[in-house]
Amino acid sequence: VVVMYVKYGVDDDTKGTTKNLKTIVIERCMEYIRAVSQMPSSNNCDAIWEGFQNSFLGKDPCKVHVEDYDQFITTVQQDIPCNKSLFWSKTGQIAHDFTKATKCFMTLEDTLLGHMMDGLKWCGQQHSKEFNYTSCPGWNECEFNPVRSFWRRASAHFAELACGNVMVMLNGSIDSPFNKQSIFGSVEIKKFDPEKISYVSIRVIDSLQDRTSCNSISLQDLGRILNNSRLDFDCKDIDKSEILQCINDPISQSCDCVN
Ligand code: AVW
Repeated sequence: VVVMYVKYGVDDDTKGTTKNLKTIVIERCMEYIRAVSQMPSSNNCDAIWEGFQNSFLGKDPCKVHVEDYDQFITTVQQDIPCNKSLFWSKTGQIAHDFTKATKCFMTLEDTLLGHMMDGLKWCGQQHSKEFNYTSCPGWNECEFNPVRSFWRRASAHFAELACGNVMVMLNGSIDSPFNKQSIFGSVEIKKFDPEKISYVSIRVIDSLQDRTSCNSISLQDLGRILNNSRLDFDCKDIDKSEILQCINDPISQSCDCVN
């Protein structure tokens, strides 16, 4: 039996809102608050759910804007410690496996906000306060769809909060590890605050041995943008096997948070 595990539901673009969305979101919220100590007691999962659904219900699912989530974002309280933020682009699987295994860093999806919505899909409709369980726009079908606008808003927030040393995990197996159209390239990098961020460690994960992605045109682009923002950085090519080894054996010597 071949089980296809499609985490982000990228291939169910024609389907509607995730079944039992409300239960899933509220349960994830409560479980997260229970599991993570030091969560501000001001978080209320029912109020968070209300804020979330009010962001997009009753609206045309191609006219839900990034700002429509502004109010909702303020209902979720969490301090993100300095030196812990990990940004990623086209490395979702390995980045999340890495943060889970090592606890060295945290991605947006490891925060309450990202954890609640990870892998889910939702939309409403105009002239009704109901969810649409039949059909929601795909990621690229229209720019201002509820899911894409949410991730852009949440990513902007996560990047604004980042402080100290931050890490960026990019994919060296593709032509443009740094893509200006990606959420990292179009949203997060623009929110990096040089007053708060002291250093950006770019780690390009390569599956081939040559390990020269840091010299590619695409990484030179990224370097220019960081220089223009007065952000200090370095770029290192890292062998994918090194990260996988670290995920499998997080307490080993070679796994020193991949510096
Ligand atoms: P990504 P980003 N259809 O790996 O820099 C459905 O390109 O953009 O990295 N879903 C899509 C599509 C699509 N065509 N394109 C992108 N996505 C969704 C938040 C999907 O969930 C974190 F903080 C995919 O796995 C990272 O630093 C995800 O967007 C940064 O943004 C990532 O696409 C990663 O975004």
